[in-house]
Amino acid sequence: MANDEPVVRNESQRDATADVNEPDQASVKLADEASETIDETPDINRGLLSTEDFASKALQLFPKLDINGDGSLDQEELIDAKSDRQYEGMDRQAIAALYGNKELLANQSNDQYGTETGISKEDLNAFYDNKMGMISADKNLDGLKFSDIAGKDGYISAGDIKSLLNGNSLSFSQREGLQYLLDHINELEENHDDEPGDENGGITLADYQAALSEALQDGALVESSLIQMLLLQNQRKKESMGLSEYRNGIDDFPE
Ligand SMILES: [Ca+2]
Ligand SMILES: [Ca+2]
Ligand SMILES: [Ca+2]
Ligand SMILES: [Ca+2]
Repeated sequence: MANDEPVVRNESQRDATADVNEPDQASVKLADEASETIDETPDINRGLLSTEDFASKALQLFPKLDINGDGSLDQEELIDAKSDRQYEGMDRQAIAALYGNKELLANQSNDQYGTETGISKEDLNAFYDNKMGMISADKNLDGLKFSDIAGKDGYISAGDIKSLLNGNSLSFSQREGLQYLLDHINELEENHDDEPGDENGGITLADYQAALSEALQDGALVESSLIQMLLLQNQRKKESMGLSEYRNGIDDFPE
């Protein structure tokens, strides 16, 4: 299913929203090739807030959105922000994504007693670390091939990474990327079930690609929220106005 070309939809296709539920398929390759793929993700091409920028934008808006100052964005605060016309452009996109993914985001960090009812700054930071770590690690590893790291056995073990880190041939960012793999090796090797019994031999290429693919799909978080909200809004508009007015109003959102 990998597709080498970035998915580009024009505005009329967007209006049709026929493919709302179809996740963007980004090709998944390792290291140097993969970094090109990431730069071409449709989010960035279309001027939409990327998932990466979403976290920092949301953190920046946080104090304003947390109206009661309890350190958590609850449902009511997000509903208010969503309909508040002072928020435009990127701010509005970030709010749409917060609202559209509030349960997912609230559960990123287990920092509330009982049910996670609101989104905290810790949740946003954890979201960033969880979802973007692999993408930035992959960018950082640019110039290294999988086989350079794994060696002949095809498994990246902690030992493989440590011996590379002990050498002098790596750039600073390659070291950062390898450190990420080392810190997350136990989770990463679980990404693809390709070992008999426990996954404990190290990270295989399939593990790596599965982890990167998952991270890239989550990059659609902002866009999917916007589309969901557009549909919701248009549903309401449809109910309250004639069809031609409704068609004219479609371009109002997202800005
Ligand atoms: Ca609050
Ligand atoms: Ca939480
Ligand atoms: Ca190895
Ligand atoms: Ca595995």
